[in-house]
Amino acid sequence: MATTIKEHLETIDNDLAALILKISSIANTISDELPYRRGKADTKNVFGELQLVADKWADQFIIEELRKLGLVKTVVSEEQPDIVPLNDSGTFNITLDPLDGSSNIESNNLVGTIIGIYKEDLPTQGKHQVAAMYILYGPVATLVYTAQNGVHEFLYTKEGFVLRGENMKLPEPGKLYGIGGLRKDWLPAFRQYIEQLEAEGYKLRYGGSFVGDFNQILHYGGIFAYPALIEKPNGKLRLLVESNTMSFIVKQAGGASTTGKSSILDVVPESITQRVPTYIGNKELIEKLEKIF
Ligand code: AHM
Ligand code: MG
Repeated sequence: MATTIKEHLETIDNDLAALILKISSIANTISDELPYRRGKADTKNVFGELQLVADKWADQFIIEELRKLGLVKTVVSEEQPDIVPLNDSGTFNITLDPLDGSSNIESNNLVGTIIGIYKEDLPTQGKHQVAAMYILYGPVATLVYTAQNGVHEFLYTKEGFVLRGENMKLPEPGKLYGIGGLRKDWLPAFRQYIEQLEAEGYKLRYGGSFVGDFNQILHYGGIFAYPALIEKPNGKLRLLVESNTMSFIVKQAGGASTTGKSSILDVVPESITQRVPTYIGNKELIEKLEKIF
């Protein structure tokens, strides 16, 4: 019999296990509801991006479900301008990208939910996470989590989330690269770095959703980046709700992350909306990259 996520969580702290289990059941509902939550919402988020019905619904649904659980003190969400207080007695603080890659909804490409879990008050450095996870709503929904106990992947089935891969490590050497932003806007040194990878046989795979693009690096190895751009030196991805979470997971999987200079997990946030140039993948590729800047 396949191990359920509930069984897998038995070895970690009770409250943290309850929180991750709750998030997994929230993900079940999101996966089931996405077909019915389509279209544009005609509002913009704090980043000036047009919100979709699904973005707003997922944001509100996750926040309300977490409020009911009682274990969460505050949430920082990509769809909320300020820190959202939930329960004064809660012990966890959460970062949330409710529906990442939502511009993929129209074409039915991958989207996902990204969640970082902290005990420290937010904003704080990503290295202070106690757990991190994402859910990928793909042909099959999958959930990946780490509670500093390795990286584990679960498949959404009729029996709920069941174990698919335990203690995952980025394969060495990696095979893929996926880079956001237009190539003409990349910094020249970065362009050369990617041309070198192409010459070595790394294959381009880019889907436009961080969750999907990171997930394939976890499975095949390589590098994902939303790099510094000439006109946007901080790139696009948000430090708190996007980059820190994946950086925490990749480290547990034997990989690394960088801003171009040093680990993303060490960046001291100045605001909850801060963006950061994001390069994530096999350690050796990240070390090589840090030398070009
Ligand atoms: P979102 O959270 O508003 O969807 O934005 C983040 C997404 C990432 O998933 C992805 O890496 C990036 O934006 C893609 O951006 P672009 O559409 O500019 O290539
Ligand atoms: Mg996002």
